[in-house]
Amino acid sequence: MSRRELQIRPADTPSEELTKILERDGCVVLKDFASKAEIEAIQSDLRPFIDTSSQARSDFSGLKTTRTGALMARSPRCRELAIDPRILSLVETFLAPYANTFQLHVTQVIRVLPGEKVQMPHRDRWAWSQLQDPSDLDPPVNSVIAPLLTGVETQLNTMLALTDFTKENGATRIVPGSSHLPDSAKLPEEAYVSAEMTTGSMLVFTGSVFHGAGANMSERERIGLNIDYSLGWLRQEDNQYLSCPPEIAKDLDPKLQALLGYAVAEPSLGYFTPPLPAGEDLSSPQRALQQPSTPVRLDADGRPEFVE
Ligand SMILES: O=C(O)CCC(=O)C(=O)O
Repeated sequence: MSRRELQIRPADTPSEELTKILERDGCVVLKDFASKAEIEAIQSDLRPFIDTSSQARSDFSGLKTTRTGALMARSPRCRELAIDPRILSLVETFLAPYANTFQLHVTQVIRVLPGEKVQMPHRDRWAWSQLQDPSDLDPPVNSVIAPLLTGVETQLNTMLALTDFTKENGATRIVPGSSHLPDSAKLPEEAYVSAEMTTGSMLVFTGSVFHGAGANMSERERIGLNIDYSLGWLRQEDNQYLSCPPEIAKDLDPKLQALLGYAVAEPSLGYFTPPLPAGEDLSSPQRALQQPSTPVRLDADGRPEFVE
């Protein structure tokens, strides 16, 4: 396929116009989405959590990458960002053919450290297609499930640049126009565009477009704030976490705990982050059963604190 440019638009571009770009390219950059002051405020909410997040430990998640979760519990500024009208309007317009309610799918800071290698190219909708491990297996995903999602946009993703994103420091690599290729597509290096953007700009991309984090060949960290929205119906009918919360589920048979949802559906569905203490990111749900956490509440500034 020939290389297509990554489109850049002002952050207040109407969602109908952005939706047309997303349908064609699967991605677009919203320039200067957040001001310098807003980025500094987000950084001040998140820095203690980012600094204590340990490095991921898989080829896919990265060996020199940290991932920091629970952003809605931890950061008043991230809560505002998640319901920013510009994004909610775009989510509702772009995903309208597939659902009439939406939910947060991922809230995560992805920090790519110096020396990190390039991430395996993937589609985020493969979260529901049992992405295979090792990642060079062919096909890369379950060949029964993955085709069922062809033609369904499962989600819309945002990556707000908390630092500049450059080709050198690991800006997301993306292939505009790749949404309709088969899952087994082998994309030539020339098809990838580095989503270079200045701090405060935002990459918006679909669950169908091929992408991955770039290698960080610089001396500095690259930090992106990733908030993804998915179709409201991609969940259990009976909300088992409320109907059978951890305090009760912890004493049940492990097979039943897993059926309730206290287990990860491979490769990644269902992990969680205890909001406190800092540094316990992306845990398996069984952890909520093994170590009942100390109750947490929000203080007057909206930040989580332990209840004495
Ligand atoms: O950090 C990035 O640039 C992209 C990360 C990504 O695509 C992922 O981890 O699924």
